[in-house]
Amino acid sequence: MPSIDVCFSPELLHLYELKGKAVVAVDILRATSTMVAAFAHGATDIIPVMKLEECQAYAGKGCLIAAERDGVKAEGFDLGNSPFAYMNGNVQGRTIAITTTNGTRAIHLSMDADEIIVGSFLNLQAVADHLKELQLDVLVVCAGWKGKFNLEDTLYAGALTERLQGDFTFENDATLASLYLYQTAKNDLAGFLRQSSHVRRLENLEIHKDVEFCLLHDQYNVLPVWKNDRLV
Ligand code: 3SL
Repeated sequence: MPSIDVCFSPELLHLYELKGKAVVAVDILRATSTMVAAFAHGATDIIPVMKLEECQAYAGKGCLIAAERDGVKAEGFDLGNSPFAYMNGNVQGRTIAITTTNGTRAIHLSMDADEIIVGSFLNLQAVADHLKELQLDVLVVCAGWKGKFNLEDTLYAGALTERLQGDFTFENDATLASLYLYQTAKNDLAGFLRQSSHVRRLENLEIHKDVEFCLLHDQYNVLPVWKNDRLV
């Protein structure tokens, strides 16, 4: 039986072997939730990049360019990091180059994995079904915040573990902790996260509805996976 493990921060990735594994990269608030929403609303492919300048260069290549730093849309870009900004038909048939504070970094640091999948609560079951078919050991890579642990990505790791229970082994403490946390919080995820750092950060920026939306489960049957140099 394959296993599921959880890496709480990209800073801890050096402790894990990625070769032979499927990585589920997750940044619930909000990068990977937004990417999933973008695909669900017709984006054809997404190019996650690390730097603002690198992202800007894609504007001349027919791409939409998206950037967020510290929760705010970066100046001069078509889009920020709110899932709702990708829902009005504007991304239909388009390639999006995107850079965010933590989410796109987590994806880039996972490049040694056999497969990289973008996870969120919005496509939780689609990811779980795919992993059951794939039969590779899984590592959930939490984007965290600037190298530090966060609650929302950990809750997602627990939710995915719950969906994989019975088909995957999980004997390590990171996975157990994620599962226990999710089981404690799942009846009121928003309430559980009210005091969390990034929810407070977003609330200070008056971004309320994004948080609620990013916690909804199974809204979309989409599965963004890394192929060659981008997510498709
Ligand atoms: O850190 C990231 O990658 C972002 O998702 C953060 S924010 O939710 O856009 O502030």
